[in-house]
Amino acid sequence: MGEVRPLPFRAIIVMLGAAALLSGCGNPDYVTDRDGVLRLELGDPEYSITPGRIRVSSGKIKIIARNAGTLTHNVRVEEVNEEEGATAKVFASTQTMQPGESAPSIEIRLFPGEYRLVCSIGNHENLGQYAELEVTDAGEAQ
Ligand SMILES: [Cu+2]
Repeated sequence: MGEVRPLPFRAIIVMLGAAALLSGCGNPDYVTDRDGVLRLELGDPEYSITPGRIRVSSGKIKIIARNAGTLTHNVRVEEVNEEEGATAKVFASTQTMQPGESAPSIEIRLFPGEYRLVCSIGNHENLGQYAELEVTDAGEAQ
């Protein structure tokens, strides 16, 4: 009849700390895209764009999006603007995709910076249908 002892509080804290370290703690994981082709999947009902954080080199970027959800979706590339109420500059948009459809791919050139990929249909962006896109300097002449 061994008694079941709860884990000491300190042990729990240590384990949480280790888990946080392993998961990068506040430093979200980016998917680094090396061929300049972003393959995105849009879903619902969780209103997602996957992958949610992408890093790509500046220059020509191709976006291939697929709607894996049950509603219509699209992908719009916007500049990140920190100013509240400011209108985001739109760089490109895919066509609206019906459920199960892929949009014709689009090609854009982006300078290094922070961008957002959003679905501009309804309030999908507010419901979480966006991804962060970091464009790093490829060192190419511009
Ligand atoms: Cu959408």
